[in-house]
Amino acid sequence: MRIDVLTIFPDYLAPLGLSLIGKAREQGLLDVRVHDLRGHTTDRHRTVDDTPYGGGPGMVMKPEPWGAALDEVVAGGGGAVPRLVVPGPGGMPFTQAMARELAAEEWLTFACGRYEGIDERVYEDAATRMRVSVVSLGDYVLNGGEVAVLAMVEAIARLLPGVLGNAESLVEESHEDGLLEYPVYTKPPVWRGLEVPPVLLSGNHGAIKRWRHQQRLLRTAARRPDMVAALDPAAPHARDSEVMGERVEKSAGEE
Ligand code: JAH
Repeated sequence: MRIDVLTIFPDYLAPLGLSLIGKAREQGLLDVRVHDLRGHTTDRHRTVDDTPYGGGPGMVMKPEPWGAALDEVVAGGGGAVPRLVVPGPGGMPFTQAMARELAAEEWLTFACGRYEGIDERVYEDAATRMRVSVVSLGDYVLNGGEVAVLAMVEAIARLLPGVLGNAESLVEESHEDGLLEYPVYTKPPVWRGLEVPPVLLSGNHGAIKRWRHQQRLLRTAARRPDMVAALDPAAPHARDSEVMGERVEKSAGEE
């Protein structure tokens, strides 16, 4: 997979040279190219922003550098066209399902905005040539798209064939079957007076399996009521979760 990133802060993307993603790049599984948007300015001060038409606070990213940068990226594609992903708090939610969808693309380009955002005509112009998605990681505001791109590229790259070693299994159950993961423990069996739940040391694999499922339901009910509400009523654990919901309410009331 090829990934181009357009930003006024190329150094922000330095972590893409580390760890699993760095290795995937060395192995030729991933081709990441980071571009400085200021390289596509033409004035002496390398200006990328200007005041908003209509007034209001802050600055808006000028369209010309974006147009030139995207033109150059697309021109280097040998006829192929990337899918453009723009992080922003006003986008569609980025989910595990979207990570899987993006991991199936040959070529992604990420455009990192700053300030109050990018002149809307950049999206309109890009959409005449490529698929454009504005994507949000969650309902909070960052200073720009760079950190969101780091998160998305990591979520996508680990799904690429050959990127994860056998040691690191694809832990995405939490957002695969609609329940959060069960709590995990390792040695020692007692730490600072805290015991590992005895069932996990019992060797009773049936009991362990039931306990873990129960923990997943409890945890989901306590932390993510939105996920419980979204469970398919026909799913095997939807009825379990109603039961656990009652237990959670009880134990919460005891505290
Ligand atoms: C803020 C450009 N959903 C996380 C997220 C992603 C991007 C931005 N904020 C939050 C952002 C300012 C300018 C992008």
